[in-house]
Amino acid sequence: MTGNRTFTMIKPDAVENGHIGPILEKITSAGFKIIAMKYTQLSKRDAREFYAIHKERPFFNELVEFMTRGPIVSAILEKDNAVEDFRALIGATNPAEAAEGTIRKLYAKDIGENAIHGSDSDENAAIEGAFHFSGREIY
Ligand code: DGI
Repeated sequence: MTGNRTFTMIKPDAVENGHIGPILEKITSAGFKIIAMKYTQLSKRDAREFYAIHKERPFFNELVEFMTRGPIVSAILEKDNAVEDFRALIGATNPAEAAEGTIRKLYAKDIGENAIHGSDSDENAAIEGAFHFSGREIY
């Protein structure tokens, strides 16, 4: 079951720029079913914990500031091969390198403000989904 799920966040830049609707349309049109979703603002503590794997990287503080500056939409998505297919839909981390038609190519500004998150493994999808949602919030 876990193999069919991924976790996403529409990041503060995309929310600020009015891209929630078009991004959700691309996600559902690509065959992903939304099984959990909410609109929240991460605390600094949340962001530091969510991105703990990057804590030694030079951009860590910038990343935490960015991810906490406004609300996000977080969601758990279901589809066959969800993690890999969703990474393909969002495109490369750096939008300058993202393929045409991908969400980051369409809506992201740069490698720091890149519009959307997608889990990079089934294991991380489960960890990240559980970080944002309780069992009662997943359908
Ligand atoms: O899995 P991804 O989100 O595609 O990429 P990642 O896990 O390598 O990095 C996580 C996030 O950290 C990424 O979406 C944006 C941020 N990031 C990565 N590399 C850089 C960065 N932010 C800045 N400012 N500069 C970077 O080089």
